[in-house]
Amino acid sequence: MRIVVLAGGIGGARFLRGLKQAAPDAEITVIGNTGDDIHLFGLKVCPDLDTVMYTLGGGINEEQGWGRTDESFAVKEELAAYGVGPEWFGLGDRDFATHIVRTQMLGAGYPLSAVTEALCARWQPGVRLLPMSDDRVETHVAIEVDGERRAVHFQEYWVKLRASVDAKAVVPVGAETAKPAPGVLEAIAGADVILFPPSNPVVSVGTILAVPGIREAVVAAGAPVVGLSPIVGDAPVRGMADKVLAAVGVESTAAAVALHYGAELVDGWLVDTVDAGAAAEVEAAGIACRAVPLMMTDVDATAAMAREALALAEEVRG
Ligand code: FO1
Repeated sequence: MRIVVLAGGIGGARFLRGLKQAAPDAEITVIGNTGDDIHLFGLKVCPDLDTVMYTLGGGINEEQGWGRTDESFAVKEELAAYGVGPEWFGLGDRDFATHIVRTQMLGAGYPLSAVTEALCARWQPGVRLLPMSDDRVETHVAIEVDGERRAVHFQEYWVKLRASVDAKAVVPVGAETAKPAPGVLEAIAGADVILFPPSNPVVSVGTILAVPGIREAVVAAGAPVVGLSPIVGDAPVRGMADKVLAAVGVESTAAAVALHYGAELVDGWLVDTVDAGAAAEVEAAGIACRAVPLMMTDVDATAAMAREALALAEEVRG
């Protein structure tokens, strides 16, 4: 079975770990969000690709959900001693090595997709990890401070400001001219099942779908598309998805996110059992909906979620 997953960072990576357990023989292609990418200290950092790679490769800091296990911060401290920031972004020494290798390869002319493949040769994530695009896309968030509107990089909004101010707009800068990375459209067209994990629907899955050709390929794919709600009990399971959902005029409810994707895009939608009451509204919109436990408390619980998603895909295949 060929499964394609459109994944963001922590939620996507943890879901993939469960999916691998649920479908050990499947050929899984992950299309990773690169809108969160940031250039720091002359290095290209790809948080979501790295989070998937480290999580599936056994190198992730489990408590944080991002960055490396057994990490130290000597380089960051030395940079700070020179007065060189930003101090608000936690790049560890081990993690730095990944960004150095990536930047060196990009400088030598390799596209991000080839660089990601090379990095995965070390981590052996057990999935084919593709960036959504080899072209630069950077998500910016419009905010208002003291009556003045300005745009900040997504990481500044997320990590420095902790989404403490309202997002007025979310713009994947560069997406409109970006091309899907090699293999992305082919993987979608050849998939037996396409899954949207409980990743952020705006800045993760939404950014991937903003690359011209990707949304169209998902809509045109013969495979059933099933999503898992990142909202449980009217609040994001993790992170601050409510802030960016509000920016696109979507309520933070399991049903509203399903309707935001729409029946054109998703055939099936899983909500948590606490949101069972939302199923009727989702079904009325033409999307098959089931209520199952959606908390990724451990790998077994996550694998059970993945099995439910695959079962719903089978059901809607018709
Ligand atoms: N998240 C934080 O909350 N604080 C950090 O300092 C931070 C650093 C960081 C470094 C590398 C990396 O791959 C991820 C990092 N993240 C950090 C996570 C990241 O900001 C976001 O969670 C994702 O971009 C959203 O998917």
